[in-house]
Amino acid sequence: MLFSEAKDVVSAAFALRETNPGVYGGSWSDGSDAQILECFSPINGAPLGRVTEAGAGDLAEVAGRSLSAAAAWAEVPAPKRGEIVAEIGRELAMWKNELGLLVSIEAGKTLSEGQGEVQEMIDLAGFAAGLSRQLYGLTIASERPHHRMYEQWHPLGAVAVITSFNFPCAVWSWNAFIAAVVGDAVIWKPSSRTPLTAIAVTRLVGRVMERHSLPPVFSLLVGGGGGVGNALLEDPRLSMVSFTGSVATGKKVAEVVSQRLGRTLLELGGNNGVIVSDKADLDMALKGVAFGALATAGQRCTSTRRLLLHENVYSGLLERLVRAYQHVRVGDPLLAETLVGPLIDEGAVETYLEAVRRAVDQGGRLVCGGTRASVPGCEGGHYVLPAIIEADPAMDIVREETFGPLLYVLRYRDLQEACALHNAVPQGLSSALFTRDLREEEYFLSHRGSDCGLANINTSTAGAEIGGAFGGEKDTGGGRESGSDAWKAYARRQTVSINHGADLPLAQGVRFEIA
Ligand code: UN1
Repeated sequence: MLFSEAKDVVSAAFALRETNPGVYGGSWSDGSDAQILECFSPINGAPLGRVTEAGAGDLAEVAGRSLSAAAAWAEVPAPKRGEIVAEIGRELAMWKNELGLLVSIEAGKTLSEGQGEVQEMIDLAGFAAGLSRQLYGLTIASERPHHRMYEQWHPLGAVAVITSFNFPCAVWSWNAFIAAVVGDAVIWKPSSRTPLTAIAVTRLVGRVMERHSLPPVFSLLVGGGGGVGNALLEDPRLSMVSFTGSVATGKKVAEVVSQRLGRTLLELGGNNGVIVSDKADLDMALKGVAFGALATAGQRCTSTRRLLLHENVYSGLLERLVRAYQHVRVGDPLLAETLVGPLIDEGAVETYLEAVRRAVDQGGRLVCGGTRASVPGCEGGHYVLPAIIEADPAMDIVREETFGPLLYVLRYRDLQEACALHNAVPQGLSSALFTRDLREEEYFLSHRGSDCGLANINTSTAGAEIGGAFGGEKDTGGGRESGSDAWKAYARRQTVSINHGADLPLAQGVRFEIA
């Protein structure tokens, strides 16, 4: 598809204008900040539009409205909230094509990945709707006669969700749909690099809420981290802040929010390794590694950044991987045959090139790629050739996350050594082992194996399904989002003790007799 065509389609579908209001809290308004955000496509550098940025005053207003919305929304029975979220899912499905295109032109994802991102939101809406009938609490056996104990989960109120450019809407839905069925109102601050997708999604979602005359459960504030972002962190009305982004910023978020004893849910960087055993199905491993390292141009927190190859398969698989890289089409993500689109901006290209330079300086051997790529017809875009670097575990840079298609290859002799190497990085998000050996598989999944939040056997580090809890350990921040029981992060737990007897026995046998 042509870029100009795609731009026309999305502008018409979502009523995007030259300048768009950056604040939604039941109605749209211009952000009160003096700044106007200019949006450019990473595909060719073409301007996509402008957004008026929200300031601290807008937050004050929107947070107030969100709190009242949360109070009204909590009165709606959870399964009814689930029905509304299901309807939002259907609205998104109706606009899947256009929204996917917008993700592609704003974030530079391939057409298939842009569509996949919208599908992830649709899946989440279905999951959240089902969950709305399963917000279970435990019952607990009481030690006191005629007593009953149980747990119940109440909404937190208003929560903030700060998302990154690489998943400009799916990660919001992981948080927002779950928080909404629990009964919270959500204020979204999207990445300043992908605000138009957030505006389009909020338009669709707002339409459903307005159709049912519901309060603004889903609000939006477009603005920079320094301005409205900081204000969000400091606002005591927002009981929880979910943040997806870098480790450095995540540490700041944790510090500021914990100062006011607010809660955080952090999904920070990954440095994900794949171990390929000499007992692996190598065709499968090849595909899994290529997808993990190259999808979204290596800009996922789940991207494969380290490849640990058993010495018996080292040269063979490396050679095949290099050949596969040579056939991978880097270029305009709107073309069906493209597998690797652009990086998000010029800064990302420079960071990538600098990482390649540092890796080589530290003794790495650049096997392929690692340079800028020129793409005819997309001259203003930010393209690089994916790099494979033979590395040594002693190289500092192997412990860092660089958002780009940069893969470090390391050699190992036995699985114990491979797991030790694998875990010797500060991050702990995703991991994978390719093997057909049951003992190896079980070792990797035991406490001695992968130390990550996500462990995969014979599949990629990237591309997790929504049904599992998503997140990681160590510098990844410890948060869990999306499936399983991640909903508990958006709720407050209440332990209830009920005495239905005729006297008041005390726990632990304590005696306290009053006259
Ligand atoms: C992210 O990069 O922040 O597992 C999320 C995956 C996607 C989500 C990635 N489902 O690769």
